[in-house]
Amino acid sequence: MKNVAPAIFPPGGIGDARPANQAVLDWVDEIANLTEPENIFWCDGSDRESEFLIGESLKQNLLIRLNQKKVPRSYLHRSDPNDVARVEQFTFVCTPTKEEAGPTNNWSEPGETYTKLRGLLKGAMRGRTLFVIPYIMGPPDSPLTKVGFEITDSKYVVLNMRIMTRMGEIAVKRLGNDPNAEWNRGVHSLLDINPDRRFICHFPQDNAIISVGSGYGGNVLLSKKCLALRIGSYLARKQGWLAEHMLILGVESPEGKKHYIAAAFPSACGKTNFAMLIPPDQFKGWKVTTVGDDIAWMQVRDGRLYAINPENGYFGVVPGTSYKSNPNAMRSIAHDTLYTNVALTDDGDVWWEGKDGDPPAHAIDWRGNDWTPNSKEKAAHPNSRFTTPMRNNPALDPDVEKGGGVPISAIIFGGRRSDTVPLVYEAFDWAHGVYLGATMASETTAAATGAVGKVRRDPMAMLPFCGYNIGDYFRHWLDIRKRLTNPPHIFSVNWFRKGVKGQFLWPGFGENMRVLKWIIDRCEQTGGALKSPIGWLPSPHDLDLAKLDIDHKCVAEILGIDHEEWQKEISGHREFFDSLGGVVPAELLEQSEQLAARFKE
Ligand code: OXD
Ligand code: MN
Repeated sequence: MKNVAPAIFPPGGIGDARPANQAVLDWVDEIANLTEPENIFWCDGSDRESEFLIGESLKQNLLIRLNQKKVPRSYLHRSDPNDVARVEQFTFVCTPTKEEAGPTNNWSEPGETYTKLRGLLKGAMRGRTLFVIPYIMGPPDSPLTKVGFEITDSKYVVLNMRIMTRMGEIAVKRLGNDPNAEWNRGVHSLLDINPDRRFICHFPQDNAIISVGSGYGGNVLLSKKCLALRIGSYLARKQGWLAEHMLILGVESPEGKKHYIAAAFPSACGKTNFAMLIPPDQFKGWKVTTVGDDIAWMQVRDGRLYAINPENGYFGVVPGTSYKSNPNAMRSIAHDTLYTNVALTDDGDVWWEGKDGDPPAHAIDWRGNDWTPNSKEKAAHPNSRFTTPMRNNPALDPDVEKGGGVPISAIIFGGRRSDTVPLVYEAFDWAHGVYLGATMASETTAAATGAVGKVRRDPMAMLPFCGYNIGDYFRHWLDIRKRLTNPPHIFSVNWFRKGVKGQFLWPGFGENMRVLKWIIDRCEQTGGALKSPIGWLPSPHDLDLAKLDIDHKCVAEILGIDHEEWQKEISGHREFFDSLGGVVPAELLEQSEQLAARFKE
């Protein structure tokens, strides 16, 4: 076997994040022997290192420097046009048996998959630098925090990981010298960005990930979807906690009473907007703070559920972000931000559909072509992204670093549904809440390749992210209840219901505070509700609608239950459960029968 000397690049090294842990050193040697890079670069996450990598990336046209007066210390990256979203069809869970991966995952046999991937990785880094990124997911002093190492041949990945994770020395220290310590092995290579050689493979039993052929964030920032959700959910079940596709927000009343809420929505359904909500004027004195915008890791302590955000930054969808829709996001991305696939204006600023103000008369679109408002193509890709440190967020929650996490009062499941599902309702109890999560559905978005706008069942917004058998996942959710003496209340929300004329019924954005307020009232047992077949439903006067410019008819429509639509919905639940081929726990099948029976009462 050819031995690749672990040369430090550039000569002299930038930092010193090379761990003493022999297991890591052996693994890096093994991957270097396979991929044959020119250099090995041990990343330390320092400012000096990042300046160096930005400089190199500018020289190689991997990044474009933006107008530093308009967006200080910010850069634009254009990905390959064939590589702009997560690829669920090429994402695999490689457990020893197919049953462990379950009916919702693509499965491939681990031995064969390792062999195939090793074949693709052979010599793949020739002439390139192999970067080793040590990182942790979670606050430094949390018992839930996990260590990961990602090997990559992409500087863009290093620069993004530096924003999205806590990177460098902190991980090396946490890992320590124990050769048996738990840590995630992530290998990423761009290969030649060929969709035919694009695979995102997870080996949960080995705590390992191999991702090849893509440079798109969700496929290559292995800390995020791959570790924090797919491998994370597998570890969570084994270790008795929950890894969820949820934002976490804090809501504080004018009297200083605070609740934390975790909310699961599928990709590109407004999680970041919701997590950064600014209450409208008549909620004077109310404050919403962000703990996380995409992922929640939750553990049971003293009979309550506590959540941490394992991430350190936001990788958010850009189009539609404006001072009107999300002022806190706009402030967050005004500096120190990496943009991917947005448009570049003639004065070196960034632009996207839905940004405040008029479109520029001319810009360069995300593919690098001239663009004017008359162009047929979009200037920014619908799944263009910002990567920005969470510390840029003016609404960052002060307890975001709290290792023990924040106590969760309510869990929300939400989807993008034009019809059927009311604005908000509450589950009768935990098992019913798990049923709401298990049967939630949403119209698909541009966050993943494939048709946009089709309703698909997306249990707990985890369909693309649950790293094991979905039936066992449902069971795990039901079982968690046994350890909770003070369980969170569970709600369903839908901001996207449309009226008969096809218009959105709810004004959305900041007005979601009115829904949050009802949710908090319910948690404090002060909020009114009507018992309906689907759950506890607010009547219009249970919601604070003061000064809201909304027609009474619209309110009735958005809170309404259409029996015919619900008959279809219940059939949809059953079809979905049937499609899972017998893995659904009996309790959830019973919930379905009880729901149907309640409509007959
Ligand atoms: C994301 C996603 O990028 O869910 O957060 O796709
Ligand atoms: Mn997400």
